[in-house]
Amino acid sequence: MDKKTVFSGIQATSNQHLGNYLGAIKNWVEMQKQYDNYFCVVDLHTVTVPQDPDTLRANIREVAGLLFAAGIDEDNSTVFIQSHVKAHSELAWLLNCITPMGWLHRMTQFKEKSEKAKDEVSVGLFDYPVLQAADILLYDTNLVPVGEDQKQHVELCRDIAQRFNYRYGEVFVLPDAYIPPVGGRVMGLSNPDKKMSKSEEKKDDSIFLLDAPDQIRAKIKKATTDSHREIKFDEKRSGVNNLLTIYQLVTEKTRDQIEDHFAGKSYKDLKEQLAEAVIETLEPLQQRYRELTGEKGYLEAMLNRGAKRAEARAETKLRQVYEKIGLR
Ligand code: ATP
Ligand code: LTN
Repeated sequence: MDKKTVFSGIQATSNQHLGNYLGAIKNWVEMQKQYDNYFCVVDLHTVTVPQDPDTLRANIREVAGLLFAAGIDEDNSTVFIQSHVKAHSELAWLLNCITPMGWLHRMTQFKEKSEKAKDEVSVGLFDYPVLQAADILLYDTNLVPVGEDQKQHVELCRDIAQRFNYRYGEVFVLPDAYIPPVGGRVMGLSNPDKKMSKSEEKKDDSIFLLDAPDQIRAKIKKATTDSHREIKFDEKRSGVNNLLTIYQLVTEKTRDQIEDHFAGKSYKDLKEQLAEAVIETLEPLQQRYRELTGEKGYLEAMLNRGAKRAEARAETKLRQVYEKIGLR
């Protein structure tokens, strides 16, 4: 039986954090054997906000390296850089022409991100979800594993696909988002009422995947808790709940086991043990990252192979789209 197709994307920004890892990358690694996978460093999405060229080049490489270091492998997955496969931009244009502006005005991520930049906001940032829809639809994607914040974008992608299919005939597969039952929204350490994020000004809010052990210890030590004592999962106590959730994800223990383990212990114990568990999770990833980025040309060769594989599939779909529209 043919395997179902998985597609997901990650921005080419430095400071990939534990939220990106636990909400997305870790699941990609765990799911990859069951599916036919495409994992894309979405550099064209990254330039929807201003980027320094040299930093961007370095970040594209860093993020691709992190994906392989986390355990994504060429035998099960195609990893590539979005701008290397031109079909993504081409399909985005064609989808732009059938997507109503009103649908994009409803996107909460655009509302949030554009608030800061106001009149300087690019057309690209507004159009971001249409490019994302093109990414997904080019590969007949069935499942899109993402964090909770991307659910609305995947739903919009379905709507665009349905509109196209209705107008021109069945071309696109309708994708479903896959949000992990735990970890879909890892919260900030100092502000546990907001999601952990790399754009956060307060750097102590996030644990970055390449943070050194002492940085991890220091950040977790400072994490916001509360004035209660009991160490229990409780959504109303967002700080402690978040620390416990991260502990659950990195140790893969059950909630009951964790609550039993911490019964009678202090927040200091929780923080110390959490820090060590996070360090243990990230150390092998960091080690592999250093190995594979240290070898000149190794990563680039993998990315070239990935782009070729992705291109072959994407071009077939794009040709169908041109024909349906009447452009061929
Ligand atoms: P950020 O907000 O940190 O800039 P992002 O969502 O804009 O991140 P990406 O790096 O492209 O940018 O995200 C990669 C994946 O990580 C996405 O699937 C996203 O949903 C997921 N993700 C991002 N933040 C979190 C979080 N705090 N908890 C769980 N998943 C997250
Ligand atoms: N918007 C996503 C990144 C992204 C993506 C995609 C995710 C771009 N294209 C296609 C899944 C499928 C984000 O995480 N910020």
